[in-house]
Amino acid sequence: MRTETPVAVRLADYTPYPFSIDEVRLEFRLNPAATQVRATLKVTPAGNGPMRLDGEALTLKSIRLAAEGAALAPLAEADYSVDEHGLTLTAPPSGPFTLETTVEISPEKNTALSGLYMSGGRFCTQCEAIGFRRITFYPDRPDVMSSFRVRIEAEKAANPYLLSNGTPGEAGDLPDGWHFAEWDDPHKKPAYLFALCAGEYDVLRDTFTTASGAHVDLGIYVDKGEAGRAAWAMDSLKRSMRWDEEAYGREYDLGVFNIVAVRDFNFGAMENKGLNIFNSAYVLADEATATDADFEAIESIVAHEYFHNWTGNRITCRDWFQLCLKEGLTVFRDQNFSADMRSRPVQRIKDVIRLRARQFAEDAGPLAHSVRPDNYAAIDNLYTATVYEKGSELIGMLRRQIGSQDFRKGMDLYFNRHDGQAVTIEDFYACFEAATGQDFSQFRRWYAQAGTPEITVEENWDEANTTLTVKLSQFTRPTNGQPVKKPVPVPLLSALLDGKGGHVAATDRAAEPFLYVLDTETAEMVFHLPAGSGRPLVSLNRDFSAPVRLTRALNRDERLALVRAETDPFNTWDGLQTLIKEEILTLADGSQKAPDLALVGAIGQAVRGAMNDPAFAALLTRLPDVGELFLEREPADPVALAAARRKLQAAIAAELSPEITETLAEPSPAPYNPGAEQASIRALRSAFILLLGGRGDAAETLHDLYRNAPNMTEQLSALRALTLSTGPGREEALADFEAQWKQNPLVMDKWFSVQAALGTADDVRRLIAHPDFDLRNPNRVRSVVAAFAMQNLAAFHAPDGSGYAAVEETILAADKANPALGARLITAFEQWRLLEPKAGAQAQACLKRLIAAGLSPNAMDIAHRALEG
Ligand code: 0A1
Ligand code: ZN
Repeated sequence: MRTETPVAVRLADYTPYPFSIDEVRLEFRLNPAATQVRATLKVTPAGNGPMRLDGEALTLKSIRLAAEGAALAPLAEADYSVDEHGLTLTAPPSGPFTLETTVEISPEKNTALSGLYMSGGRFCTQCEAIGFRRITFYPDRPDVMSSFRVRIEAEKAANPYLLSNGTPGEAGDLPDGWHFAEWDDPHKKPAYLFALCAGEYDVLRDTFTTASGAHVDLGIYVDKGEAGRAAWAMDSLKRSMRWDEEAYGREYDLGVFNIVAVRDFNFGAMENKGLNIFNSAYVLADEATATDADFEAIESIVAHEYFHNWTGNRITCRDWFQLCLKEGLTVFRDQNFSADMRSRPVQRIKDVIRLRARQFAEDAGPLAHSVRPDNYAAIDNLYTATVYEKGSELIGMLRRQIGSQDFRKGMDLYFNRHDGQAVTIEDFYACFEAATGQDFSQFRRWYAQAGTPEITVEENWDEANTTLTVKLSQFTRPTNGQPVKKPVPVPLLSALLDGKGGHVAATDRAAEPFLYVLDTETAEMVFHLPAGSGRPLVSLNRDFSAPVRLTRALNRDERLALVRAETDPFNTWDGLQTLIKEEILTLADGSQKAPDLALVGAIGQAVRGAMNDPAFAALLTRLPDVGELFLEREPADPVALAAARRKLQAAIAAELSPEITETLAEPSPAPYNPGAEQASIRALRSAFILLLGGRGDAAETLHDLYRNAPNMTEQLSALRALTLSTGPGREEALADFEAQWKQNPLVMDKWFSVQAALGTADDVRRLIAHPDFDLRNPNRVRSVVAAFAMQNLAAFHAPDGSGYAAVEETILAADKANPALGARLITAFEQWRLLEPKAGAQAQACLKRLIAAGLSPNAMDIAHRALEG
């Protein structure tokens, strides 16, 4: 194993590829141990000089070349060289030529799950970001776009289905029980969007007619016997296709759209042209085996991958520094799709919870990087919350500032101007400058600066002149490599509130909420109110209009008054979250022994007032995760924070006791429907079941709820609640769940992760030793190691180092087989500097041991940055 940190790639060094690849023909002879790949490239040089092709773990079998009009002939050894990272043609022809290479690869030895690999006995590929170079020699960069024709040959009995991008062409039988299929993708694409799948599947088929009347065949390919469980994914796909037509005027552009579900996959899913490949966790669902959260995730990921067809595939990235161009924009599109399918405010709250938990944490630690970084060491490590989630927030701010009409104008221009191209963030903003006449140069700082801006708010009420002055200032802390930050434009959706559920008009401003853009370091909003007016309350950053942290010196009663006066659902929720955060911090530092009953009562009142919007009520009962609290006070003591959090949870459970009893006495909605309306009711039921778990005296009720649960949403909530308790019922329920679901790997992932997220380091050791723990399956590894390290912070960061010790060996072993997975797991250490000194020292020592033991270049990049950044 090589243990050096890889050399950084720099945005400033970009140069276009000096050849165009006009056409690619790929011929596969599939065999798990030794697959042959013949690639024929039609090349036109743009100048003179050597031709470099990327290639990794390939055995070159033959190389032939033909100048225009000539026949292919073997290339002399002096005319090319092969090294660990590719192939160089030292003196290629100066005019157009054809290059043919034949290589051998071993899919069954490919444990990195990048390139062509085997999963569940079937062939599949993952080429983003740089997996195509593990299939054949090729300029593996997104700005090299070409049309692909593919021929697949394989043994027919084991591989009845042979799939690739585009539309199917010829197919037929071959001697010796083999067969072949051809696929043709007319749209030029970069190599990272190539895909191939072969094997035996069950297929769920459907059709879609586009707005202009074109017919599309849809197929979802899954494990034998699972086709029924793909129905929700299919439904989500059809709704996504319609939504993109309605919201953006974008139609699908091929006669076929296929999705293949695979068990072993490093991420959620992949948007390969016309052949999306999905982690099976985001395809398969039914009421017995999947929770509402699973259904919701499937809906949003199916949409995300489908939306990439226009934002990513038709228009792609010039280089990987522009990753947010396709990811931030596509997350923005899928979040809006989900908001349209469900409740917009509830969706916004969930998006912000995710942003704060993952992206704010990243921005506050040593792995902080800008949405468009200017250098990277390992591209796989750039698939981060910052690129995805903050990237989406930036598009949201853009739309808020220019309005939805101008936003659509800019998007239309972007699609028209750049269809078929590989472009940059600058190209994207140029479209909005052209559409609106505005200048976005200051706004683009958001793309270059890492760190979360902190906005401090001070209010001054001048009673005599009935004038309210709100002083705002912004500050972004230095991040690794960026000591000084410039002010960014911060669009704050604001309103003045009267405390009785209404808005207040200032003398020069209507009562409607308004957008104030803070674009300097400090500024003042001044509101003159009609003589005799009382002091209004100020609602700021409504709907979380900017991804910032607000600091307002308000006491508990002032905050409660603001929560009661709010007219913005996001701010109602967020006001309570802030109070809850402060309360947990106070309980954790020991200065107060018992939860503040006024706050607990206010939470109860808010929940009771929201019972007609159960999904929203459920969110009101939520307590911030321990990880979120790390950002609020240093040094962080996860053990004390987790204990304080539980105390408050028990008090809320007691306060809501009548509502909990009454709600859970009702039957769960039947017959089951995964749609928003029923899911909302189950969300509140689940939240109440979890609260019961926090009370510690409800084992009997929880057991009944567990035994009688009519769906996985409630069964899992009851299991979680029982797992929180330490009584004998816990073991019984866990054993029962295992016996019921041991044949279903996706449900067993839940069984593993519940215990890892709520148990002790010893539980985790036991789970790792379980016969069904499988180091080669990323879902299973994540369900134990990531659930423990990222959701169970009190146990993972135990001051004696026992949490780190429980997973250290597994992280090393996972990384050896699969560097993308290893690197991802090590990000769990990103917050170590915020910890109280004992745990911090243990974390630091663990990182040093991991580095000394030898890590993949990907994991080394994360470990070094986490340690030194
Ligand atoms: N583009 C995919 C995510 C993805 C990224 C990298 C992968 O392998 C290294 C796989 C998938 C998406 O945004 O859904
Ligand atoms: Zn994506």
